[in-house]
Amino acid sequence: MKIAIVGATGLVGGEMLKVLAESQLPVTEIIAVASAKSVGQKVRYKDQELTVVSVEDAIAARPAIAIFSAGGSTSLALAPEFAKAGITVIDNSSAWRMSPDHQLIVPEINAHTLTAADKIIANPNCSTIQMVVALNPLYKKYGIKRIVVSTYQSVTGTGKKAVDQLNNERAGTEGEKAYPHPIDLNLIPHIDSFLDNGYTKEEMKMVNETKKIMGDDNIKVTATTVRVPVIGGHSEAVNVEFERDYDLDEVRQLLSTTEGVVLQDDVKNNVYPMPLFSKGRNEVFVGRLRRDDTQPNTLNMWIVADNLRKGAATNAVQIAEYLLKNNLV
Ligand code: 2RA
Repeated sequence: MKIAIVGATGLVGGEMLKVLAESQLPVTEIIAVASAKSVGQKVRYKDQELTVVSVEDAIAARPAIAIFSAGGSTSLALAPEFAKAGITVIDNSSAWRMSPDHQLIVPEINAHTLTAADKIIANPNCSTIQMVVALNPLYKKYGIKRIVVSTYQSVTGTGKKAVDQLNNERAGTEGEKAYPHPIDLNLIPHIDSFLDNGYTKEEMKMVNETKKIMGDDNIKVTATTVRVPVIGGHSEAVNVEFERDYDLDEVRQLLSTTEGVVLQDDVKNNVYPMPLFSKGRNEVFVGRLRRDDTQPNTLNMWIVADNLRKGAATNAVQIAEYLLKNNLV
């Protein structure tokens, strides 16, 4: 199977190439694609050096699937071109996520809704993916009324320029800035742009995408998203109120038997998820489980994942695996 990676020179594109190299997909050729200024550059896939090609050359090569990680406006302009050529697009930008005509997929939760007619499939926002993966088994057992989430998001979610800003600030060297403030020795309660309601787009992505993925508009979600000087992954403090009461041991049992989730909840031995140790891993790590005693049926939890992996590349590759396994491409 031929797969195109559109945005192959970016941070997520690079992670896509690594995750594809580790996957069981029967890849015959990877087509690395980027904007005109990057054509001719080299990217690494397994032990090969791939030469970056143009969008036109990529479409002409007729891959079965194109995984996009090139930003919203590129996706709006180019994904339909690929789809018209019969290529199934899995898109990592926010361009199609809330469109009623497009699917927003986290394979563990709603891949069964995909059909061969879905030619542009949206990959959710990183901070949403890791939260819903951890909450889904609990949602199925207890129902969810309300989620209050605060995030601690890695600079890798912004891209290379942000990682450079952090490293430059640490080294005391000058360089381009991704943020309007210093990020080292700081945190910035501002991810993506502000909306008229006072929330950021990132916060509203968590609200709206959660409902769409879970297929339940009644779940109330409120979010505060914060950028922190961390590289390995995103962390989230989640307070979740269930419809029905739960048993903490049963919650532990459910999470420890959920595919793609790793329970790290042994505080006596200082075991809890941390972003430093999620880097390069495909799973979602969950810990610090404790009852919120201030109201009924409510649980506090801490959720960590590598945002470039399960929050982006791994989820996209899992969608591709599902499409192939179910003869949808
Ligand atoms: C971030 N959610 O971390 C974004 C990346 N998709 O900024």
